[in-house]
Amino acid sequence: MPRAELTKLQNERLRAVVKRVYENVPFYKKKFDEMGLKPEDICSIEDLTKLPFTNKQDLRDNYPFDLFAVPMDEVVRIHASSGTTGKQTVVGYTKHDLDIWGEVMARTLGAGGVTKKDIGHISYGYGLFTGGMGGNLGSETVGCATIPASTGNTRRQVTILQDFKPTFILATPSYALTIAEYLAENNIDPASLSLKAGFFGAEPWTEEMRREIENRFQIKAYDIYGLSEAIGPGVAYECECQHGLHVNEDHFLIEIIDPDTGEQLPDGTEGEIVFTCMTKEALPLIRYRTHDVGVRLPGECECGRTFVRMQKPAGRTDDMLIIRGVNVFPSQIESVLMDIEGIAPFFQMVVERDGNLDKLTVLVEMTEDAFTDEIRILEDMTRKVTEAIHSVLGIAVRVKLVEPRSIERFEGKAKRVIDKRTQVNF
Ligand code: DLL
Repeated sequence: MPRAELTKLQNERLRAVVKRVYENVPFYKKKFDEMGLKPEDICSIEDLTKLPFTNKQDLRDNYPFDLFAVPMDEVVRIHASSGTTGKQTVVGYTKHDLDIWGEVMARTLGAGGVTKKDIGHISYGYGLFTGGMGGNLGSETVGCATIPASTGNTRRQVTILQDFKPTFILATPSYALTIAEYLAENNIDPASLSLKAGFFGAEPWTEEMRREIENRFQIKAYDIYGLSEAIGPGVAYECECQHGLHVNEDHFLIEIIDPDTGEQLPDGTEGEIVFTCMTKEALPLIRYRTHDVGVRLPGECECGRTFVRMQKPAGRTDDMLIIRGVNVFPSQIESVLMDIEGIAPFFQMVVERDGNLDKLTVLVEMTEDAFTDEIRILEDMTRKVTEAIHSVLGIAVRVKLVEPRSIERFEGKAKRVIDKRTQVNF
């Protein structure tokens, strides 16, 4: 859609959703009234900054259904995201919302070359988490034969990959690695499978991890991004250029803001991602603060799509560690480790407080081939990893090599950080 036409559509849809939440959600009516804001004050997307933000806490305060903008008899699906602390966040869908979800997920798969001739293997968890059901809906909307494998029981997953011959797979990047490890351990050649593409998301993953997954499965790996509060997977997706993720901007308006001041930031600047859901009926959130760190990329994509792109999200502000004044994301550690021979793609970060200082230890798993009990080799490897991390982060961290298979494997989102300062793991 030409940009001018898209803007016109966004203006119409924004006006409509502002009116809908004002009339149907007491929380928004109260907020608007307190600010002296009337729905008519919002004429176009230029007026977006006049609107209040919505936070996760607002969803918790209105738990479970009080932010819904339709009566319960119009709601046909409920999901929830457990988060790391506190009450779960509950989200609802009308029949029309599910149609939109199917469509944005179908676009996601289509951009990765999927057609109705393909067979889809969905290894995201089915249940309250949006990954499984969202992936399923997208695959069926394209018209693919869809296998609701869900997560776990890796041996059975591999049997399905061998026998049902799916051509694409959906999983968290960490679960994809667990499956790849099973293939390697059982001498199953990935080329003997029928997979061509994979759609990985629900957690941050690096370009180095993409290469690892692509090599191990011999497929093309696409990043897919989303969050339950917006719709689930399908908010943004990669095209064949894989230079950022296109945001489904006819449904979700994206802003990048300064997390401290709330000011909108220009394209190309890193900040917190904020979404406004313009078409959702059951739960249309206005300027929802995701806590994800992102960048809106300037310029057009070579693929010809006009939707704006966001950079691969680096992580969440709440996952960011501040070690001696330096911001550290687990994804930075991941990108360093992936490039070192002899190191397996599994690691964990332990943060402790030592007096007033935060101390970071990175547990790094060695590959079966590289593992040895020769102290000198282990010391050399430890030094190599420590220096590589130091050169990227600029701070010294403690590196501890651990035996193959000793770091926990994940079926859903990985837990990379053990925070002993607060005893909260995420
Ligand atoms: O994770 C929805 C989803 C399912 C997306 C499957 C992609 C694939 P939630 O459980 O609500 O929903 O978690 C949303 O996960 O705010 C990000 O912090 C993170 N996240 C999701 N996709 C990506 C990604 C689903 N591609 C939260 N890269 C979001 C980085 C991601 N982080």
